[in-house]
Parts: sequence; structure tokens; C-alpha cells
Amino acid sequence: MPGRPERPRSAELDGTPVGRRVVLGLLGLGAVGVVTGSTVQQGLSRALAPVQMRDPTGLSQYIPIGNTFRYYSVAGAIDSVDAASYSLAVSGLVATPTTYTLADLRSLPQAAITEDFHCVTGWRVEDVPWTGVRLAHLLDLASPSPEAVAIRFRSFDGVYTENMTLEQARDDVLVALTMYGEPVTHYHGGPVRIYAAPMYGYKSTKWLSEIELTDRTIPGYWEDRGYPLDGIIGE
Ligand SMILES: Nc1nc2c(c(=O)[nH]1)N[C@H]1C(S)=C(S)[C@@H](COP(=O)(O)O)O[C@H]1N2
Ligand SMILES: [Mo]
Repeated sequence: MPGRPERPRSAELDGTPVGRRVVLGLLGLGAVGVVTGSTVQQGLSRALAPVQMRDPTGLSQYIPIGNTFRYYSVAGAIDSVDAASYSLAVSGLVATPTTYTLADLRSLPQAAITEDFHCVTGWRVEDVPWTGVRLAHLLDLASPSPEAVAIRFRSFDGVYTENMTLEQARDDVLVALTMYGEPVTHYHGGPVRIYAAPMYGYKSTKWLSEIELTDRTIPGYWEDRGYPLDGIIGE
């Protein structure tokens, strides 16, 4: 199939991801905003560099749906938030609601995950290194109430929400502070975003502002528009 030059890393990547048709339909409605502009191009070449290093032919950059990040924002342009004014709330059904500054988050134990990043629309970037605080660790610090079963993530873009179960949240999910060894850039959802390794990109909320524990799964922005609730890669 054109546009998939790389060798699939695991069996489940051989097939067309379920949900892709749904997503392509949505794209036709113009529901996805792709940010463009010169600043973005700068960021794009940075994000591209590691891919090109593994692609000596340089051909991958000419493949229309290939292995580069696209910058997504359903809310259009987002005002950037600097390191000093950023805050993240852990709220809802917890014994210890907490607000973290970026410095607080940096002082917690950091975990690293390097994995392929998959957008459900078909593009994929191999071996993206992330670091940050395990979401599981923040949950432990907050002491979820017995009735808490899920999380609603909010973004300071004021529009995007996402969800996952507490069980899913305890898997390989980072409150990500770095990407490719540097602070997560504004266009990639910095200073702090979610990176959910087992899931398609739409589950990884950018410009993260709140982690709210809830007593049920509340469908997020894309689930309201037909995306699967779980969003597990390959399912
Ligand atoms: N706040 C917010 N988070 C978001 C999105 C968005 O539009 N707004 N798009 C999602 C989708 S569909 C994907 S594939 C990834 C893309 O991440 P990137 O923009 O860093 O490439 O972000 C996810 N998180
Ligand atoms: Mo996506």
C-alpha cells in the first residue's frame, strides 16, 4: 500500500486500523485544523530530523501520508503558556486535589518512553522519545476515591477534552514534559501534554490543563464525533 514504506513493527500494524474510514470521513468535513505557517515549518523540520536520519534516501518526506508529525489543533491557534505561568490541576473524585506548577512536575520522578506515534488518520512517526511523570504516579499522589473509574482530560485551548479509564491510565501514559530530549514545544502541546503510548494520537491531549477523576467515562471531543472510546492502536 503506498504511503507505508516502513516495515510494520508488529503484526497488528499490517491491517488498516479500524476507525480509519470513520476518520477519513470526518476529514472531509474539515473538522481537523492543521496549523500552518513559518513557525510551524521550523518546528516541523526539527521533528523531522530524527526520521530523516533513518531515511538516507530522503524519499519519505515526499510521501503524502508518511512518517512526519502533523500539528493538530481543533481550536485553531492557541496562546502559548510559558513555564512560569503553567499549572495543572488534578481534581474531581480524589482525596487530595492538587495543582502542580511546571517546576513541581519537573521535581517528581521522570519516566521515559520511546515508541511509534500513530495518528488514527494513518500517519505514524517511528521511535519518538518522551519523558515526563507517569500518570499513575500523579494518581497515587491524588488518592482516587473508591467511586472514581475514569479520567477526563482538559486542555487550556478551552475546547479539547479526552478520556480514559483509570486502568488504562496506569499503563504507559506520561504527563509528558519532553519530546526528543527537549521541552515539548508549543505546537506539540507544550509545556505539558499527555502521551498515551498504547493509544492513537487523539488520546494524547495537548496543552494539558486538568486531570479530572470521574465516576464514568465521559466521551471527549473526538468521541463525540465518532472516534472509538478506547482508541487502542491496532484495535
Ligand atoms: N488539545 C488538543 N490535543 C490534541 C489534538 C488537538 O487538536 N487539540 N489533536 C490530537 C490528535 S488527533 C493527534 S494525532 C495528536 C497530534 O499531536 P501533534 O500535534 O503533536 O502532532 O494530538 C492530539 N491531541
Ligand atoms: Mo490524530
